Amino acid sequence: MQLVFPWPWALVFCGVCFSASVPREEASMHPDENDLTLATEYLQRFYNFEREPLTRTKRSNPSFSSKLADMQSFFGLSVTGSPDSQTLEVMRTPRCGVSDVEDYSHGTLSRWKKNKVTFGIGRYTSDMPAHVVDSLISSAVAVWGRASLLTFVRSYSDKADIMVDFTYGGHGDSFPFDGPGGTLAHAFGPGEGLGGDIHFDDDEYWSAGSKGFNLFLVAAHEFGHALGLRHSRDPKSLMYPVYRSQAQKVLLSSEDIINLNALYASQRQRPQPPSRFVWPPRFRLFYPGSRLPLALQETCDPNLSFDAVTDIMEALFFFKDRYLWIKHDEQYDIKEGPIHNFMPKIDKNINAAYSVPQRSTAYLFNGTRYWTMRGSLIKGRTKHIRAYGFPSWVKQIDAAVHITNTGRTLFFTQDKYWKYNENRKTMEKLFPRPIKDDFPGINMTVNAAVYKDGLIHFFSDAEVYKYNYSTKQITGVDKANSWLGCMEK
Ligand SMILES: *[C@@H]1O[C@H](CO)[C@@H](O)[C@H](O)[C@H]1NC(C)=O
Ligand SMILES: *[C@@H]1O[C@H](CO)[C@@H](O)[C@H](O)[C@H]1NC(C)=O
Ligand SMILES: *[C@@H]1O[C@H](CO)[C@@H](O)[C@H](O)[C@H]1NC(C)=O
Ligand SMILES: *[C@@H]1O[C@H](CO)[C@@H](O)[C@H](O)[C@H]1NC(C)=O
Ligand SMILES: [Ca+2]
Ligand SMILES: [Ca+2]
Ligand SMILES: [Zn+2]
Ligand SMILES: [Zn+2]
Repeated sequence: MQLVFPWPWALVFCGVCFSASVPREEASMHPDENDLTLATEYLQRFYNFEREPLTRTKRSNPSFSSKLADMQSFFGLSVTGSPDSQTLEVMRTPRCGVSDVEDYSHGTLSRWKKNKVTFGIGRYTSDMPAHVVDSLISSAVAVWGRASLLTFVRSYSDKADIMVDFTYGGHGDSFPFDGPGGTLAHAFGPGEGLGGDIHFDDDEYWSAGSKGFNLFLVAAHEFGHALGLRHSRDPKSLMYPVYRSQAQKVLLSSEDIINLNALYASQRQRPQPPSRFVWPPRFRLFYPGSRLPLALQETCDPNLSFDAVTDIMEALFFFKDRYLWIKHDEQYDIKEGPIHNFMPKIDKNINAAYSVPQRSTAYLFNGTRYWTMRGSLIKGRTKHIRAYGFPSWVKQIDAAVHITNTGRTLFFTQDKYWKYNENRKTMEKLFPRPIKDDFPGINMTVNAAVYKDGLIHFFSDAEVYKYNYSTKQITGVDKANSWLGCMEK
C-alpha cells in the first residue's frame, strides 16, 4: 500500500531561459515585421504603450523606444531602446497577463479589508482531474497564507472573493487570451465583482508537474495579484512576471513577503514571518480524494487537539479522527485530508503513532491493533499489541514516542507509561510506572507525543508541552495546532 507523499516533486520547467547566461548579441538593426509586431503588442499589453497602426516607422517613434527601454530596464536587459534579439527572447517567453507598469486595478493599490478571504473555483480545465486542480489551487493559496496573517477559506459558491476560472480567448473581461503560449493567466486586484478573480488560459496545457505549465506555480503567482501585489523585477520573486525555466528553491522572496505584509500586517504582527519556502526535492504529488478537507478555519480552532502525532521521514503527521495533516519540515505548505487519501489501507482513527528513523519504520495504533509502515508502505495486516508485551487489560495506547538517542519507545496509557527497548524488542522491566513520577509536571492526559529537536512534545487537549527529558522540565507551552500555521491570539 502506497503512502502518497503530498508535495509537488522537483519541478523542471520548459520555457525559454533568458538569464544573463544567454549570449548577448548585437541588437539586430533590421528586426523583421513579425518581431516588430511582437514587440509592439507586448509593449501595448504590458507597458502601457498606446495603440497605433503598425508601420516600420514605429522604430523611430520615441514613445515606442522609451517603452521598450522601460521593458528592458524592468528585465535587467541592456537598455538599447530597440528590439534586439535578447529583448525579443524575453518577449517570447510565456508570462503572466498582468501589466508590468501600472496597477491593474485602475490606479489604486487595493487590498482586502479583512483577514479572511474566500476563494472558489468556477470552470475547471480538462487537462487534469478536478480534485487535482483543487489540491493545486489550495496549495498555491496556502503559500501566501503561511507567510501572512491571512486565512483563506475554500468557498463552493460562485460569490467567493477570489473566483478562479479556466477560460480561453475573449472571455468577458477586456483582456482576451491569446491561444497557446504568450499569456498564461491573469488576475485582478482585490475588489468587488471581478476584483480578486483569477483566469487561466485553457489553451495552455496545465499540469501538476513539468509538462506544459505547472498550475501550482502559476496559480501561486496569480494569487499574489489577487491579494494586491504587483510584478517584481527580481527574478527570485514569485511575483516576477515571466514563467521561469526552473523552479526557485525558495518560492517567496523576501520582497514578496515584505510587500504582502506591507498590505496586510496592520492588524496583528506575526512573530516570525517565515522567510523560506523550500521546494521539496523529490516528493510525488498528492492527489486528495473526493472528501473535502476541513476548512482552514477548523485547523486553526484554538480548541483543536490531536489523537496522534509523529514524524515520518522529513514530515510531521498530525492525526485527528479520520483526518490527517502533513507538514514537511521545511515547507510552509501543509497538506491535509482524510487519512485514507494518504494511506488507503487505514480506515480507522489513529490513537498513537511513532517512528523509528533508523529503520525507516513507523507504527500506527488503533485500539489493540497496529499497522507497520516501512518507508511509505503499509506492510501486511495489523498486529496485536501483545506483541510488544502489553498486558491484556491495555485496550488502547494514548500516545507513543520514540527517543532516538536511547533507542527506547515510551508508551502512554491513562496515567501510566511503558518503556520498550527497540533493539532487543522487549518491554523493560518494572514497567508500567506512573507518568507523574518520572515526568514531573506532566499530570495531564497525554493525547499524543513526538520527539523533536531534543524535546518531547506532549500534546494534551489543545496544548503542546515541550519537555526536556534530561532536566525533567517543561520548557514551553504552545497551542497544539501552532505547527499548522495557526497563530495564537
Ligand atoms: C473552546 O472551548 C471552550 C470551552 O469548551 C468554549 O467555550 C469555546 O467556545 C471554544 N472555542 C471555540 C473557538 O470553539
Ligand atoms: C479505532 O478506530 C475506530 C474507527 O475509526 C474507532 O471507532 C475506534 O474508536 C478506534 N479505537 C479506539 C480505541 O480509539
Ligand atoms: C498539575 O500540576 C501543577 C503543579 O504541580 C498544578 O498547578 C496543576 O493544577 C496540575 N494540573 C492538573 C490537571 O492536575
Ligand atoms: C535540556 O536541558 C539540558 C540541561 O539544561 C540542556 O543542556 C539541553 O540543551 C536541553 N535540551 C534542549 C533541547 O533544550
Ligand atoms: Ca496563452
Ligand atoms: Ca492519542
Ligand atoms: Zn503576474
Ligand atoms: Zn480574464
